[in-house]
Amino acid sequence: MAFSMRCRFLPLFFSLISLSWAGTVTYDFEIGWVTANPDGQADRPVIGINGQWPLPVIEVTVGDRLIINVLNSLGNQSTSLHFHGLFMENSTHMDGPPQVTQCEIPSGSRFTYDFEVQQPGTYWYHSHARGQYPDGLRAPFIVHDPDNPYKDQYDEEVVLSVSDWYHDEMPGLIASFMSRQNPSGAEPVPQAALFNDTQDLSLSLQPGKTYFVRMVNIGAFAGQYVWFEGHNMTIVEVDGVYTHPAEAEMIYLSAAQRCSFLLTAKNETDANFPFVASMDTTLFDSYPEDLNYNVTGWLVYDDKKALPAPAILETFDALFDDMTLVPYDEQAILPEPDQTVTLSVIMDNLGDGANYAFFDNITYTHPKVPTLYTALSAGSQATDPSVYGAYTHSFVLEKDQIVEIVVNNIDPGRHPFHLHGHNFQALYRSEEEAGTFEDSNVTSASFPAIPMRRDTLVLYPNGNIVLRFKANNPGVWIFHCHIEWHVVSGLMATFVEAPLELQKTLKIPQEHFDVCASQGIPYTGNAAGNTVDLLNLDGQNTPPAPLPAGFTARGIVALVFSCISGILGVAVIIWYGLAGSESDPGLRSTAAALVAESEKVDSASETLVVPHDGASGSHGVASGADTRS
Ligand SMILES: *[C@@H]1O[C@H](CO)[C@@H](O)[C@H](O)[C@H]1NC(C)=O
Ligand SMILES: *[C@@H]1O[C@H](CO)[C@@H](O)[C@H](O)[C@H]1NC(C)=O
Ligand SMILES: *[C@@H]1O[C@H](CO)[C@@H](O)[C@H](O)[C@H]1NC(C)=O
Ligand SMILES: *[C@@H]1O[C@H](CO)[C@@H](O)[C@H](O)[C@H]1NC(C)=O
Ligand SMILES: *[C@@H]1O[C@H](CO)[C@@H](O)[C@H](O)[C@H]1NC(C)=O
Ligand SMILES: *[C@@H]1O[C@H](CO)[C@@H](O)[C@H](O)[C@H]1NC(C)=O
Ligand SMILES: *[C@@H]1O[C@H](CO)[C@@H](O)[C@H](O)[C@H]1NC(C)=O
Ligand SMILES: *[C@@H]1O[C@H](CO)[C@@H](O)[C@H](O)[C@H]1NC(C)=O
Ligand SMILES: [Cu+2]
Repeated sequence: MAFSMRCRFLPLFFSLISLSWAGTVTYDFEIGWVTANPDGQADRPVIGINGQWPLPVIEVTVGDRLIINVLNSLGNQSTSLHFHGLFMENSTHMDGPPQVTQCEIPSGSRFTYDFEVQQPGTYWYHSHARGQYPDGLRAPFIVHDPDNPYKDQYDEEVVLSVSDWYHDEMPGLIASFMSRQNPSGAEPVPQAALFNDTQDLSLSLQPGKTYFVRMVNIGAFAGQYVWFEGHNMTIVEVDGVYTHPAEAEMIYLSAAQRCSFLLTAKNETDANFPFVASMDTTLFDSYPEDLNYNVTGWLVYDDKKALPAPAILETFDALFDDMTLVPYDEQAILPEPDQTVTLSVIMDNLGDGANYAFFDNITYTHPKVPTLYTALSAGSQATDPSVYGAYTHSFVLEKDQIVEIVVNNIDPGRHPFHLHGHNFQALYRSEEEAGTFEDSNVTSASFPAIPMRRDTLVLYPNGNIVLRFKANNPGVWIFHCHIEWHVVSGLMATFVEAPLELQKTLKIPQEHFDVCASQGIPYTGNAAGNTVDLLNLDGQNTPPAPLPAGFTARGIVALVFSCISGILGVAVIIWYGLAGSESDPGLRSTAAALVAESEKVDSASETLVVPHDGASGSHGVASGADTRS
């Protein structure tokens, strides 16, 4: 068998020892700060790789082994990498989310990601730590396919990312988002949209040629409407799943979704054409008048000709509905489920005054021990979900079970839901405002015989979705909204899939445990780190306490506006006092820890918790509360 070697950023001697029968692709990634200004409006620090930003696109071929040698040189932040959409079969420990499948990589430390890639398609990689990827640590990940069923129908491949962009760094944005000054949970609104980490991008086309365009939304928050004037797209892949060709004038890509399409150039070169991505402003609680939420690029046939401004569209009615896609392999609907997991999306305030995201009554809070390590060290009790703690929202799946996930949106926002380790059949998506799936007339009889499959699906406001997958990939896989703000605020659940199988087959490299040990993070026992009595969760990490009885989410908003709030103000300060007295922030959820950090940051203004006298300063509660009504 021929050697297939594609090595980058790599000294020659290393490539000589990385020979293997399948191809091995090795990247050395030194992660560190660099300065960038992709929208031309503001220089800012971004997280680069090997001193560069935009980041390198990872490229492998189906069947390759990929080795990424990470060195965290950020100096002031831990990190981790996730490979979005890859199944990570037999390598769940390389999936990336901290306190789920590994410990964070502290600054100054190394960590090696090493796994085989057995699926073709368009993916991306990003930090899964600390709400960090919008600071720049995200880029496409392409798996080339010698057997691409469309290979005879195009001439060239093009990678095209789209994203939102913030001028401020995430730690500060998260602190103000997860704060009592923002009780309505209004998400920070981006300052710009980008194509390929820039604006005014040119894509040179040769007349008559067809391009296989791989689009990836690597953004933090905004879904994007995308269209090419004068050209239709023929969709052939979504989220790594080839589809039957489907013609579209306009597509919508939520954060984390991908779409590949054939784009055929005209035969004439007498004009150039704009293409546009327009951020979905329905996600924004408010935005400044002067925000340009569109980004434009051009299909350039003749670089001496003008680059025309895009036409203004009145509606997005031409939008293609991804639920109508049919996978190329025509995989039939999976049988009726062995286990159904029903989750309701709820936004609510906790006793610290910040707004949290819940699946039912649980806002995700990191366990003290990464869930995978609990699964590996819990013996036969690994099949009891309680060992993973009450706030990881863990469901234990048996090998090869058919699992159905029903998500009911009790929130007026759109949420793109993503499952690690699998893609899912998207059996049903209601319209907006349809209520819960249980209260609808829809039955499994109306599900399509060949459902669309992808790994990230948009749930509409106050609507519902039904997903199905087969638990054929032992591992610990999270299910979460891919709006990074909602990851931070806890919209996440955990599937512990075939833990006894994992105990038999998985060997964790010593380096992974060393990274935990160096930070004092335990790596055996239950979610509380108890190795003796696995059912005793005393000391597990918990979210902040609930609001005292009688106070609702809206209540706290009303409360802070109240002028007769002298007594209540004292009460609020007491709740904050309690929240602030919790133990080591490092052991609490990201959100709670960041709230704690924001409390430190603005401790000078601690007495301004309740603006009884209206003198709460420019970042008072009112600025957060008035954005949603
Ligand atoms: C970390 O360092 C970078 C680069 O100097 C800086 O921009 C950033 O604000 C720092 N972040 C934190 C959380 O200290
Ligand atoms: C994973 O491991 C199983 C059992 O050892 C093996 O059958 C399967 O081929 C492996 N999958 C991959 C992608 O390596
Ligand atoms: C976008 O960036 C990628 C990676 O640098 C590059 O391969 C691709 O050609 C760019 N796309 C366009 C349309 O310029
Ligand atoms: C694109 O598709 C629409 C709807 O099918 C059709 O009306 C239009 O003519 C097509 N445009 C091009 C450039 O093929
Ligand atoms: C371009 O010309 C070729 C060859 O004449 C023809 O087959 C094709 O349909 C034309 N393409 C378009 C978009 O008109
Ligand atoms: C963005 O594009 C949309 C669609 O063409 C248009 O309706 C809107 O006015 C544009 N917004 C700005 C700020 O240019
Ligand atoms: C959530 O509700 C369920 C069902 O009522 C209950 O068993 C569980 O203890 C609750 N969990 C938390 C963390 O409150
Ligand atoms: C359910 O069925 C009833 C009776 O056929 C109908 O009136 C109602 O509109 C249906 N509801 C939905 C959500 O389809
Ligand atoms: Cu969300």
